[in-house]
Amino acid sequence: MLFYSKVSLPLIKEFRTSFGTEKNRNALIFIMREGEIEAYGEAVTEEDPLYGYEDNYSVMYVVRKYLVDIIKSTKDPEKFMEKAERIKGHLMAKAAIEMMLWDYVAKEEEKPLHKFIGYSKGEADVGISIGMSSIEDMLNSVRSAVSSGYKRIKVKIEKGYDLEILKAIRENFPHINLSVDANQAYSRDDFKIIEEMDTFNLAYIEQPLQLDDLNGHAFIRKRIQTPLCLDESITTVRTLSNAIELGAVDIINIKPGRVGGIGPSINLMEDAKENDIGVWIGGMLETGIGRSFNISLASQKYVNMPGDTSPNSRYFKKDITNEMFQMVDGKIKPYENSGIGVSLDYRFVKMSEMEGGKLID
Ligand code: OSB
Ligand code: MG
Repeated sequence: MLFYSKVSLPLIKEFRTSFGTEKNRNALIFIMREGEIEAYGEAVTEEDPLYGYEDNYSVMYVVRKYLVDIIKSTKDPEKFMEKAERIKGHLMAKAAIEMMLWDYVAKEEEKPLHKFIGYSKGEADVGISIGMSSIEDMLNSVRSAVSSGYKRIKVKIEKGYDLEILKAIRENFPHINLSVDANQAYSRDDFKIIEEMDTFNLAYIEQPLQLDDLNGHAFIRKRIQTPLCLDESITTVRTLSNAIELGAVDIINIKPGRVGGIGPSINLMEDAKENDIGVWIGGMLETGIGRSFNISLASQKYVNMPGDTSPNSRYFKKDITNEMFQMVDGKIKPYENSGIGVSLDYRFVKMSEMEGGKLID
């Protein structure tokens, strides 16, 4: 049996990026029951297609129209992806199901997902991604993140909220491991601003230009010292290989929910390692379900930089999982129970026609 539920979880603090302000995490959760096993998936999409072209409605459309039939024919995540290949794109929809199947097969084998994947270090280095707000508020957030032990602090920027905020942060915290994420807010014409960013000793600049502008990223990368990190641009191993050939990338932010799931993420990590590209695991404000997949992946040996996998309590007063991750000395350990190791708090699961329902009997 397969069903889905749409949950709307209020964020403790709204999250402002160059593409919009999120007050809630509107998550699509998938739940598959087979015998004794209950497996989960989460789509990283939101109500609107602002980060990428997919949203919660396109995910439901693709799941209903195409993916449900494939799940009926196989529960193996690799075979599922092979069969889903003929449906172009829609990697966030495919990822939600692919990851659910990884949880399922890991639970069948009675192994925790991080070990089932095969390269686990048993823990993940944790960084934080801080949304835009007033300078004073941002400095307070940075201060509190530093004292919580985060290993890297990333701040969201956009045109007009960049050099001034960096100057303020560096005046107060000259030595922290600091990066910025523009979520595609600049164009090649803004090169002068990006050149200025080069003076703040940043660990990297994340996705300054539009996602399809690999040439623009190569143009920038040739002219600055700061490493360039790509997030939205990296969808497949082909785009990574194009970016490498063009000289457009030093580091990639892998989000399993963006690239089609765990299998595609592992392929990206292997290619990145072969080409000396830095790797970290990003996040999309996931609930405890998506978070657990991200942390399992962030614990793999291929990951060599701290990722955006804060503990649940940074986002939500009460998450939809019964178990909450804890950060100790800037590290989080994945759960050792089978699969993703966390279970759904059923008080959050809605089954009304608009907000959830059965997809397979
Ligand atoms: O670009 O990494 C991003 C959140 C939503 C959409 C895109 C991004 C983000 C974050 C937050 O940076 C990461 C997190 O804490 O989950
Ligand atoms: Mg990003």
